[in-house]
Amino acid sequence: MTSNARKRFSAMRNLALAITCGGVLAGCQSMGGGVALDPDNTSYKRMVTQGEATKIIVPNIYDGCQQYDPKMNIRKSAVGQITATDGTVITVPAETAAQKGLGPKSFDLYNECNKIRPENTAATSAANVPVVEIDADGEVITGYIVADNYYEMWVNGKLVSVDNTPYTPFNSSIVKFKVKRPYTMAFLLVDWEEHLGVGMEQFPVPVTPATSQYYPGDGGLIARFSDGTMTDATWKAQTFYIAPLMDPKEVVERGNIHDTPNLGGRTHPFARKPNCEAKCFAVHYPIPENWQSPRFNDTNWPRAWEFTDQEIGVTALPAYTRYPELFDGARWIWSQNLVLDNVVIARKTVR
Ligand SMILES: [Ca+2]
Ligand SMILES: [Ca+2]
Repeated sequence: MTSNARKRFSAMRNLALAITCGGVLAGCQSMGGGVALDPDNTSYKRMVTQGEATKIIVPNIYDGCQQYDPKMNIRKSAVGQITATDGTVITVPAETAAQKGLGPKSFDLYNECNKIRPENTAATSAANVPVVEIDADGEVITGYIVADNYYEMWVNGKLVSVDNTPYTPFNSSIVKFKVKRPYTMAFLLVDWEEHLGVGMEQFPVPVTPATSQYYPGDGGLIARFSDGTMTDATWKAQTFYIAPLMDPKEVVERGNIHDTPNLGGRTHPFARKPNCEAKCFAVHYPIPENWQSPRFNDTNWPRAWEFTDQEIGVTALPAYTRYPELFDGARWIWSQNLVLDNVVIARKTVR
């Protein structure tokens, strides 16, 4: 483009933005990088389900893990469908890039399935991690990620990394991407489950006579990047699947905040364990179409909540505890209920 043409284009673009945003100024804020946000069109219409998924779509989206040690905690990551009371068919626990076979798959920091278990940070290397290019003239950023249980990571709407192990054994990953500021990271996070649709798993595994067949598991994400970005309460986090519930009324809505404040607590062991088992309810919300986009308007989403290692239950998790230097300063985050919120989107725009 010539200089004059560029000026004309810029003037036209500004005019177009003025027309687009004129009536909805509140939802059309500048991002600082000159990109306007979409209007806040998030639907907060709840969908209610009861009981377990009536149809299994995929019995196990990851069957590549061989049990070479009896202590390995290998679980099937199944995907099912359930119909809400309003007729909506919902995929549980979530519709994921992993299920669709999208990539790139994550590069292992620690992964028992692939026998990659460096003893400490000094024994790790990011040298062979492929760089996902978002901007050719951007900065190469290296990141370290632990998610309980599944993550997929998008940067500026481009899929950068898909968790190798959707459920268990607990793994951790390294990512590299090339991008210019401002850029937006968006994570889809899933606390996986055996009892599809009621937010419950078997615990502990391997299954023993003492195993609870219906146990509400919990989630968590921690990530730290070489440009100084790390997970903390400056991120946004929204929940889309809340279970197990004795009654859908237990979810209290205040605009964007979908909370469960009356169930004893937000973490184990304080969160109530209901006895409804296969008859439990769940409340779902539609996941917005463009949640990965830098234009997606999360202005009104709640901030992420920070949790301690003890609350997440990772004080003896080698995928994490072997590499304290790689996660130094980062906080475990989730939406407000670590136990009942099972599908969470976390977003952060780095300026
Ligand atoms: Ca995982
Ligand atoms: Ca859960």
